Amino acid sequence: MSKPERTLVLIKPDALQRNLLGEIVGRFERKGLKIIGMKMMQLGDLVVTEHYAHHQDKPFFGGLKAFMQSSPIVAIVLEGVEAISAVRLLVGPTKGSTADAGSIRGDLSMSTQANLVHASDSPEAAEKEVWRFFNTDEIFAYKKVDYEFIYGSDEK
Ligand code: 3AN
Repeated sequence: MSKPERTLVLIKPDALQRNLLGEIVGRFERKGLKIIGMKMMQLGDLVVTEHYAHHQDKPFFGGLKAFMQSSPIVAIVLEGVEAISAVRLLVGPTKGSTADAGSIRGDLSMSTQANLVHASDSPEAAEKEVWRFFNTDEIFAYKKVDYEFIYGSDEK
């Protein structure tokens, strides 16, 4: 028995510009992850600076901030058993050109900056990041009919 985790995904401006929103969301859905929050947002300077604070001394920080604000993004909260690591596996490593084939970045991107998706990398980050982008009334608890077939009886 494992407690389901929540994780934050941002579908970045390049994904929307390249008409890849449906393809990317479809991969998360087909995996068996449950969408419990989803919204389109134009990010402001403050939230981007906070979200990428760990990169603030890097030479690419200014470019990264401008890129993330260049057009709207779609923020998603996904839920599932071991969802944080499952989503990171689906997304793949940072650099698109060398990311594993089969992953979202490996199949659909070439860039390090324009790599389509952000996904929380730990339970601590996920907890902070979900509440950075969502209010409690934007997260939905509901029964999903495929649940019984996505996990074994001792896994949920
Ligand atoms: P990941 O998104 O794979 O967890 P992080 O947290 O190291 O990677 O980087 C956050 C974001 O910063 C990346 N998704 C990418 O958009 C951008 N980034 C990271 N490294 C570089 C780089 N060397 N040049 C440009 N942008 C970068």
